[in-house]
Amino acid sequence: MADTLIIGAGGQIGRELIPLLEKRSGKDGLATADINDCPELPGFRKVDVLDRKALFALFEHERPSVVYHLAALLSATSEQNPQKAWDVNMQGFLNVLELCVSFEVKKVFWPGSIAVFGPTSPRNPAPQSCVLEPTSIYGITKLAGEQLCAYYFRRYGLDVRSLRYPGIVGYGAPPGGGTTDYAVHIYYEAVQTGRYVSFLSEDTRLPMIYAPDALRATLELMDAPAASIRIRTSYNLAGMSFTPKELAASIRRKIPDFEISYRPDFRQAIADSWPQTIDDTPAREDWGWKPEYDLDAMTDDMLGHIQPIYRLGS
Ligand code: AKB
Repeated sequence: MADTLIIGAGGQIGRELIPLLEKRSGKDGLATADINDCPELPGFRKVDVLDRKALFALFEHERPSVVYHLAALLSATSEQNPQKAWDVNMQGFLNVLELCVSFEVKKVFWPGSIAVFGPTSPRNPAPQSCVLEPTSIYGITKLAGEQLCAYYFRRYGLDVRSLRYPGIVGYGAPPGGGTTDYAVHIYYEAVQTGRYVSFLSEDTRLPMIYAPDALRATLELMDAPAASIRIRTSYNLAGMSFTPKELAASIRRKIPDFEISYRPDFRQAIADSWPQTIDDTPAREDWGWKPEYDLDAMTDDMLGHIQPIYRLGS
C-alpha cells in the first residue's frame, strides 16, 4: 500500500516530483507506474493506462489516498498520432478517474496545459475564462480533460485539481514531444556545441515556467484547503514569457559565442495558435501563487547545473 501514486512517473514532471514527494511520504509511501520500464523509480510497476485490468490491480494493491495522473502524449507527438493522443490522454484519464472514485481516492492531480487556448482566445494575456477553441489535438484533449476534472468533482465529489502548465524548463529530466521543448534542448546544445537550430521562429513568444516554480505550484495547489479551490477545471499558471531570440540573448550573457539559427517546422503552427502571456490572477488569489524565476535567473540556474556535467565529461 502507498499513500501517493504517480502514474506516468517516468516523464519530465513525474521524475522531478518524485524526490519532493518522497520527502513527504518516504520511499515506502510512494508508488510509481509508467508504460516504460523504469525500475529505478520507487515502488515501480509497469502499467499501460489503457489496460484497465492492470490499472485496477495497481489501485487494488496500492489503495492510494493521493494520485498524480501524469501519463499523456504532448503536443508535437499528439499531432503526429491524433488517435493515440485521444486514447491515452482521454480514455487513459477516464480509466484513472473511474478507479479514483471506486477506491475513494482523496485527492487527484492532473496536468492541464496552455494548449487549451486557440487562435480565437485573447493572446496577451490569456485570461482564466474566455473562448477556448484549440486547434491542436493535444489542446482538444486538454480542454476535454479539464472539463472531466470539473465533472468528476461535481458529480462524484472527487477532489481533482489541475494547472494549465506553460512550457516547463528544467534540467532534472528531459521533456518529450512538446512544442516548448526547444527551451530545454537549447541549453544542452549551448553547453555541448555552442550552437542551436530552433524549430520555432525567432519571435515566437510563449509562456514558460522554470521547473522548480512549476513543482512548487503543483504542491501548493495540492496542499491548499479544498474550500479555496474555486477553479475546478484547471488554473492558469504563469512563470515568464520569452522568444527563442530572447532566450539566446540570455544564454549569451554566460556563453558569449553561442549561435542560434532558425528552421521552423510543423511545431510553429502549434505555437502560433497558443497565447503569448498568461493571466494567472485566480491562482494568485485562491492559493497564493507567485513565481520566483525570471528568464535570466532561470538561465543562470540551468547553466549552473548543466555546465559542470559536460566539463566533467570532457
Ligand atoms: C507542450 O509543448 O506540448 C507542453 C505544453 C505546453 O503543454 N509543454
